[in-house]
Amino acid sequence: MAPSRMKVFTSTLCTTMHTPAFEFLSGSETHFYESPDRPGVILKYLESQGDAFEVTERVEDFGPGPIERVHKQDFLDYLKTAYEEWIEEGGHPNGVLPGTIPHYKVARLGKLKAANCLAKSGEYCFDLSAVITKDTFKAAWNAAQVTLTAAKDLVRAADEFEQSVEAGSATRKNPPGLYALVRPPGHHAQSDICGGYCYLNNLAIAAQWLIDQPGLKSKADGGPKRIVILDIDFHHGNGTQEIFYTAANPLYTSLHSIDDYPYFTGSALEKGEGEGLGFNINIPMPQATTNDDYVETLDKLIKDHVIPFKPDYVLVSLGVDTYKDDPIAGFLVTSEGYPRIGNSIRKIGVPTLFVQEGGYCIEKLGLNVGGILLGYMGKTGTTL
Ligand code: SP5
Ligand code: ZN
Repeated sequence: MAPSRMKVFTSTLCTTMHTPAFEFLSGSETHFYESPDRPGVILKYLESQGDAFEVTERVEDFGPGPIERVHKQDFLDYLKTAYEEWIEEGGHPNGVLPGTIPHYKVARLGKLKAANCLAKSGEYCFDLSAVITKDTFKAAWNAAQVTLTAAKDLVRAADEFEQSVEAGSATRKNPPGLYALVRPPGHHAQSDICGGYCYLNNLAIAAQWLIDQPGLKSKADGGPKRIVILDIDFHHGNGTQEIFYTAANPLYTSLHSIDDYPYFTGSALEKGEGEGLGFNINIPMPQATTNDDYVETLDKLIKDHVIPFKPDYVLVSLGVDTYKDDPIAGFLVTSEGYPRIGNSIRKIGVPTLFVQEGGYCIEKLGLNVGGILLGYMGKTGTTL
């Protein structure tokens, strides 16, 4: 029996609170593409799909502990107070945006530490697309808490699934799936720097929390739960990569565009370090990648790396900026491609948590995200 409904975890405490007025793209000031309208259109589509999805706004408070396991305290202190200090120091009420970023060629000459908010704005942010507004910290914090709430429910769903398989009332072909519909997104946020619309790395926080639970044991080796991160956003998840670069669990895998943002990470030569060597798999793909090429590469990644890792859980960084009409990206995946991607992920046969990342073609955002989730459930969607 296929699991008939997928639980969707969301909250307006994150989705609508953070509303930067602008960003800079290729030298021009534009509207903020990571818009607060995005979750609304996704939700509207999911709610139009009969009873396929069950939306809950219940958010548990996990406190600062799981967030502090992934992000450095000085960075968290900065994010929390940045807006207030920025205003005190005469910054524009629109929000914090760096004017000077310590480029490595400059930083190697200097011995000064960031003394004020103008300096810190560059120290803790790597580009011009992560404005910190009055409510940004709260929104990012709540996005992490929603994702943790979903991760806790993944544990429950996975246990239930295991029992059903043993009892013969479910098969491994239809593992449970859950979806955290959050923003701001997370996969560009490193342990101590924000950028690319991302402040706190929601998925990394959830992954580390799952690994840290003392009562949860891996089926494969009796150690901590084994997790594969599958990052299918168009952009490389430099943040998730950095956070887990020296760890053998989770396994980070990413399919993304070569020669595009964030430009300086995402090479296949980045394989992890120390204990983490071999547990970071980057698969850069060319611009104009199509459905067939994408699905074929994903299937090969799953066969060669995901399944051999013997994961207990899969966490998907779900970006649909791979869509052919995405305004800031360059792949050619169509709305017919997304159910195929979801279906490939289902075939891993492992309980999966999808966490929302990018995707900026508002008109097709619901259809495309819904396509992946419905494809995972072995269903096909209907258009609005
Ligand atoms: C979460 C997420 O998707 N963040 C992406 C932030 C990207 N911001 C910079 C985009 C630069 C786009 N440059 C145009 C290249 C066209 N191929
Ligand atoms: Zn992206």
